Amino acid sequence: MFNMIFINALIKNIRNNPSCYYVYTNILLMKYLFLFTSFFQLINLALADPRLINGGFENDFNDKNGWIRASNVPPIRSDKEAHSGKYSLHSKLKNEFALPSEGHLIQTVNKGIIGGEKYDLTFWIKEVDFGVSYVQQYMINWISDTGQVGNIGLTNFKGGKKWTKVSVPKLTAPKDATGIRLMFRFVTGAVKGGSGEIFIDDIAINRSNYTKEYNELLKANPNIAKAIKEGKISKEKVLSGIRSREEEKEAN
Ligand SMILES: [Ca+2]
Repeated sequence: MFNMIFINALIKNIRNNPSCYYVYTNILLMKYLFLFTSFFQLINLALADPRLINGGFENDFNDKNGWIRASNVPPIRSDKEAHSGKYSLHSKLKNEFALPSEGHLIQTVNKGIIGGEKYDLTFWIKEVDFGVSYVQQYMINWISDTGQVGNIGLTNFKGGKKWTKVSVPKLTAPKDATGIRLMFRFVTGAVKGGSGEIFIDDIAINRSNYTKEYNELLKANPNIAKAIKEGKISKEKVLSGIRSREEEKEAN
């Protein structure tokens, strides 16, 4: 706040001095930048994107790092293949006799989802074996403090022999949602010789866009809105500023 008062006082002092015009415009720019910085400090505290823990599988599984593995053939962490770093998740199913094999990977993020906003689910896969009766799927449950508030049922996905990015864009969170439960399911049917093998890495859930923050920024800071209108700052620059700030938070 002190900085803002200081900048306003400076502007007042030099405004009427024609020889200071260059300094004046620069100070105005400083003012915009300062407003911008203040805004980011505010949203940094107010917003937290939903963050999957250990989405790149670089840390070993434990009670605190997010992933739960379940069913009769749960996937394992592996250093045989990796899209990023040294590790990925490996699911290898091979039926003995005519008995089905199944593995689950689950993570629940309790906070960070904003109801009504859109999210992209992305992950990388490398398929080794897409055999008889094999199915691989993801499922999303939107949750709140009181339980499930919506869901996207089991949905098949497909990649290739090389690392392939799977994108599920613009999933709209129900208005009551505050969190998300993500599940992957790898399964073979009850047939002899059923098999499937896959590596999966870099699973992420991110906001599809930051229109909400952009509109709030303009509403709270008429000076920035004015600067954009007058072409002093571009809308793209503001949006990319918001996005990089959010992504920086993701990386931390
Ligand atoms: Ca990795």
